[in-house]
Amino acid sequence: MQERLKELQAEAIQKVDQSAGLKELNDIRVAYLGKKGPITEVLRGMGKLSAEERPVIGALANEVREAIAAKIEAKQSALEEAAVQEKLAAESIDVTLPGRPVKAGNHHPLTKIIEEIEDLFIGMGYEIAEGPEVEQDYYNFEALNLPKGHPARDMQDSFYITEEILLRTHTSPVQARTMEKHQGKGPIKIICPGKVYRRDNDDATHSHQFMQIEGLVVGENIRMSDLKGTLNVFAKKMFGEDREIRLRPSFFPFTEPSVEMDISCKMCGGHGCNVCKHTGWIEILGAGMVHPNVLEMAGYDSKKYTGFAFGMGPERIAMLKYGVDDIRHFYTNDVRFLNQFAIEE
Ligand code: 2U9
Repeated sequence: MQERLKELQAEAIQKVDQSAGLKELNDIRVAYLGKKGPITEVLRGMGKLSAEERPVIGALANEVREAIAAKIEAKQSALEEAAVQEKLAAESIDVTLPGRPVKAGNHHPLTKIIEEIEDLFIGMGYEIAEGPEVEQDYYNFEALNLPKGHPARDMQDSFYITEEILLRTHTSPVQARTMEKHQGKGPIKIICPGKVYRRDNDDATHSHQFMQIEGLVVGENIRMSDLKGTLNVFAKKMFGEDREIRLRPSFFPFTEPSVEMDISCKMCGGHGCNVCKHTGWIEILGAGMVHPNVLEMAGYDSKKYTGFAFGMGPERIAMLKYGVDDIRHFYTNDVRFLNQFAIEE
């Protein structure tokens, strides 16, 4: 019987050592230490033993039972600890890994151009003026020397909401409103950025909605030379110090004389290439001295006050500066286009 008990202990301990999981371990516990186990069976046979043998076998049986139980206990703790370590390893976070970069947004290319132009003129003492996009016919046309019946007012060119209300076709009404507010007194030095609308079929160079930046300077002794000097500074700051400008005679109802300003082509330095259509020059904006009728309608005495004004399209500036070949890219919000203007991370 002693041999049998020692056999059972060795057998059970070997199985515990080989066990891989808590369930298997519990099965071993039930098999060897349970009521139907072999040790209990040995103890049942105790009746057949002599009075001298009985206490010896009984003690040995308890010893074997305790040894197996202790072994199972130790194995269970080891398995539980291993499970905890496995869980910790699986859930561990490597805090030394670099953080995931947070994609920052970026300014739209038109916003970049508009803010660059605004900063430039603010640096020259201009203020920014804004006004309504849904405008009165009077400020959009009549106050700008475009009387009723003028071809520029044709219905097919503008989005009319009523006979007297339309979506503004330029930001000039803001200058007219600003002059009116001054009630014919004191100097003005403003730039007017904003959205404008024209009834046009969209194509690579036309959009029914686009941006404009116009400027207006009014004072007691404003000359054409002031306009030329201002445009010269603008051209060099925006397109490079080695740019030259030229002013060509033109016509706008709200300025007299009117000019169009070209800059010397940056690609060929003025010798002629595809970009400047082999002229050496690229048209950038229109400008002129404010027409006396416009000054008078706004309440300014045109014998005492003169002024100059200019107007440009930021899309055109952006297309030239960034080499964009289709104005519609600015409005379709295709991130493949917009990402090209992202600030390098
Ligand atoms: C007032 C008086 C005069 C604004 C001016 C232009 C010339 C001009 C176009 C350039 C391209 C508009 O964006 S564009 O399509 N503009 O050429 N604009 S002078 O003259 C004014 C404005 C307001 C009271």
